Amino acid sequence: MCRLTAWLPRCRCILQNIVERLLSGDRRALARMVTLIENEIPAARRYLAELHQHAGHAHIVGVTGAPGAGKSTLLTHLVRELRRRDRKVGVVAVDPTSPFTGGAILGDRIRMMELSGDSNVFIRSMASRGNLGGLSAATRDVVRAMDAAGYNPIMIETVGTGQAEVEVMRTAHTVMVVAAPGMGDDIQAIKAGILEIADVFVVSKADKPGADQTVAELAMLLSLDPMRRMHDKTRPYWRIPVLKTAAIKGQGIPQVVDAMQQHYDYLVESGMLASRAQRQVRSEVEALVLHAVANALKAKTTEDEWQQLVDDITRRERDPYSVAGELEERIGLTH
Ligand SMILES: Nc1nc2c(ncn2[C@@H]2O[C@H](COP(=O)(O)OP(=O)(O)OP(=O)(O)O)[C@@H](O)[C@H]2O)c(=O)[nH]1
Ligand SMILES: [Mg+2]
Repeated sequence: MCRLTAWLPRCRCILQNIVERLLSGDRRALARMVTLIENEIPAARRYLAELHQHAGHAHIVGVTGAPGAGKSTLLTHLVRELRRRDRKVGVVAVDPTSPFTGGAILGDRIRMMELSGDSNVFIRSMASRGNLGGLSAATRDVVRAMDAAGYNPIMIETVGTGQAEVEVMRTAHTVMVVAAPGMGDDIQAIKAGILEIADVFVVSKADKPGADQTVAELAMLLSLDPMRRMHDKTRPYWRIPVLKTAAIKGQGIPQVVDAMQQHYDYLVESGMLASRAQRQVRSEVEALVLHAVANALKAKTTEDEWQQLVDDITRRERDPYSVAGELEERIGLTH
């Protein structure tokens, strides 16, 4: 329990209220929690601390791919199939490129509206306000809140294959990369960075010409990847499936849900789920501390002062080391 809650009975009451309501399945409490996280309200951190012990049950699935690849359409169908299997599904749509809730996400919202009437589906769009690290931290926190509220699986959609997306995808246990037929750029993007993090490939829009060729190209890429060829044969091995879907015809969807589940089973059986969790916890705590240091530095300095310091250092009147030392002391870092 936080110090504040020990001192202030009222604060404690509010805290238990939102946390308890969220844990008991109150969707409004979950929605409120997500807003607190997005707006970086300090109280969110205390609530999340309370929620931590209740999370850790959800299978987190990232869905990524180039703009227009068919991610949202696929997701909508996957959610329907998961509901048929009686799962309670969370969806987070992340748009790192837009400071506002962009047009694409708005379109997705409308498309997903039919799902949001279902009390066992929780959908939330998120747009980036601050830096990259801020977005992936907020996504992780929203996922934690949904996880504690009993949603499983939780699907995260991100557009594109840049650094922000890769960062966000680190939250996921299973990363699904969606590529549409005839999009050579997709393959380039996949080559450029997403190959290492892909666990399942989906070639969407298989009702269009060229789908088989895209499947063949992806299979070829995978067979060339040296890391995968060098795998230790004594350990469980995940052969990355390349699946085809025609979401608008409802084709191939159950197979994608099966592949998701198989990948999760593989992570559990191989012990990778546990080792990943350990690595993630460490990097999360490190990121929280670094974030606090950055904030403290921001609070204790002004732009004018920075300008002065930069001028002094570039004129060689001062040096970066002693300036850093002074600032470290100012924010309470002792050597
Ligand atoms: N023919 C065909 N079109 C599809 C299929 N799936 C999606 N589309 C179309 O492709 C376009 C883009 O689909 P979205 O699902 O919005 O793609 P997205 O990857 O979520 O797009 P962004 O979020 O904007 O990056 C839409 O016009 C869809 O109707 C499919 O299976 N077949
Ligand atoms: Mg989309």
